[in-house]
Amino acid sequence: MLKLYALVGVLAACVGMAAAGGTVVFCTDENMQGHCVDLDYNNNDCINFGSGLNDLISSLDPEGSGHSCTLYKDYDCKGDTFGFTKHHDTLPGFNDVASSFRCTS
Ligand SMILES: [Ca+2]
Repeated sequence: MLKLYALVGVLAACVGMAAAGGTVVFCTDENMQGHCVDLDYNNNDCINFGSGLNDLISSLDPEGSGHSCTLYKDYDCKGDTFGFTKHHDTLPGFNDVASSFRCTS
């Protein structure tokens, strides 16, 4: 029985690695105000913002640490970029323009 538990543990660890990712909170106003949405990501997947966030994001907050992320000006992770790894109350030079993002953690 102990072996079975060990096997389940290994499988769970593998699944966890394959689906590794995290969560980033995006808000439409500075200082995490306005309309805020928690978006879950899988590592290296490009995520397009919906109409409630597209070209509106002014602040963001990755949950926890270890995130390495990029905002993109256009859909499908194209166009100008803004890199972030932590909380930003403002997005200098990138306010109200982001349309997609991609992260690893
Ligand atoms: Ca905004």
